[in-house]
Amino acid sequence: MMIMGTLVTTYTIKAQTTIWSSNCENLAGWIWDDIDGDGNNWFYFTGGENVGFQPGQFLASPSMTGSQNNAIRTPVFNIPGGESDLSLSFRIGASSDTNYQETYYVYIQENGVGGAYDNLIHQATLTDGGTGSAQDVSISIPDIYAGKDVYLSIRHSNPVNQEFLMVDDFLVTSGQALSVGDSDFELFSIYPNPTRKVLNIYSNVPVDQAEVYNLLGQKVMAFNESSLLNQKIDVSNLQTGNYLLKVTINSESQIYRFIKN
Ligand SMILES: [Ca+2]
Ligand SMILES: [Ca+2]
Repeated sequence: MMIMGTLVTTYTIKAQTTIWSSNCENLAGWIWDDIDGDGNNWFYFTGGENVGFQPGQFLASPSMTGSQNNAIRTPVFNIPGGESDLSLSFRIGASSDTNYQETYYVYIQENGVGGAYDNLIHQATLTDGGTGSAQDVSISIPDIYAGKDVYLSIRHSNPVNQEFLMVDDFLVTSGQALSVGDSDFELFSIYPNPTRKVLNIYSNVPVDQAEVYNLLGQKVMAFNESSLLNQKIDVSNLQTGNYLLKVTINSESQIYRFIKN
């Protein structure tokens, strides 16, 4: 720890946190909704590797016959309060290399409130299908769902004469993927480190926001441009130990580690 502390470390971390995920190998708690009621609905299959899915189970909805309106609903999961930059990603594809124009709709709903298809967050029609066509889609989830028990629905609604819409590998995350190499940070530094009383910030551009986190991820101090007086942070009241300083400049963020002695 002391060796780490003697370095002014400008490392980056993937600040994304996994909130919920499913690779569809265990489907306990999923709900299947054959909205059009014709008996054709989502089901789990294996053998999607040629389309670009991982070995194992994926979910698929057929649309060879009849105009389909089929939905799958994830189990209920909690998005912890205070989380932001929420995102859903999953893998999607179509089985046919000619009849691939599958249309799907993604919804989010607070558990126990309203209907499953009240809040549409994404809608798209596939533009490719068949061998190697599976792709990852990433969808923003509004921050208002932080602190709530929610579930997601994927609805497949289609004209006749398509084939299968296929999905797998669901992942809900919070937080931004932080990046290196932003020029606003090239001349950025903090000193002294370790520090006993004051952490000085040197930056050639104004700092918009500075937040101090402990290693449990709890925010313990926060400053904006006007409250960051003289680019100094008084850390004398912090307990001794390791901390992370998240600095935001022009919407880009970097994380710096420092030690309070
Ligand atoms: Ca159906
Ligand atoms: Ca799978």
